[in-house]
Amino acid sequence: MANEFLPSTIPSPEQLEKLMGYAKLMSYYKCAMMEIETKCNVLSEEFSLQFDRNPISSIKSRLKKPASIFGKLQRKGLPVTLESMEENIHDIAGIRIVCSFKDDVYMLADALLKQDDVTLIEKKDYIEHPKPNGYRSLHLIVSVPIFLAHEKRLMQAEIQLRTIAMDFWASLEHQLHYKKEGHFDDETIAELKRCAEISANLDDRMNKLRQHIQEPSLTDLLSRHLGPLSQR
Ligand code: 0O2
Repeated sequence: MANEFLPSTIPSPEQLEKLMGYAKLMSYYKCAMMEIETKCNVLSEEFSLQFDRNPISSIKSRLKKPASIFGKLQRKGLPVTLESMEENIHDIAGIRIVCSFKDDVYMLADALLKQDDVTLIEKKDYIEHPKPNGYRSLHLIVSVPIFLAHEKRLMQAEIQLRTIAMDFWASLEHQLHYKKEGHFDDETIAELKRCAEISANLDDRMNKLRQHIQEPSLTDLLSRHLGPLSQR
């Protein structure tokens, strides 16, 4: 079966060594991805016990494909080597957490970044500062340790946090982009941006509703501690 990374001819010892180095590095990224996924699953478990709703709607992860890694290095004019890949491509391991409400996104990001083995390398808040096309998400580039038989290695990963509405827009925009190979006319670009704004507006309204419904009143809080006030 054809493999996009394996050469069609028998590899030389040098090529073989590079291939093995690549496979090893990718397995380290996979471990980092699993570490972060576990952290998210632990938080999800805790939230489902603590609250009457789970702020995490879904968790997905993926390893970037070789063609995508090498394409990105080439586009940036960087050397296509393992060292360059590790140094310059920060989203080889990617975890996407889709949350119900906008407040959940920030609450979850805080819960992850508070963990003492998670180091924040870079934060890109495309919710506060959306991309010109309307894309919204919170991106965290983090490093986490992975513990191997004889060493501890720090690996980078990108955590994307977004609401269901942001995910809806990004998934559909990605599909359209793929179909049109990234070439949109001006009217399509403007319409996509309008859709992103409608979706952001919906997120804000739903977030306000959540605050309104879930914000316990002072009476609720007191009666929770002291028993129903009317009986006192
Ligand atoms: P895939 O398929 O997820 O691998 P940098 O890393 O800073 O050099 P980059 O890669 O543009 O620059 O970083 P950024 O802005 O953090 O975006 C990385 C990822 O965010 C993308 O990965 C997408 O997953 C997502 N993303 C960013 N902008 C958009 C957008 O306009 N629309 C959609 N649908 N997704 C977006 P990849 O590598 O492009 O793709």
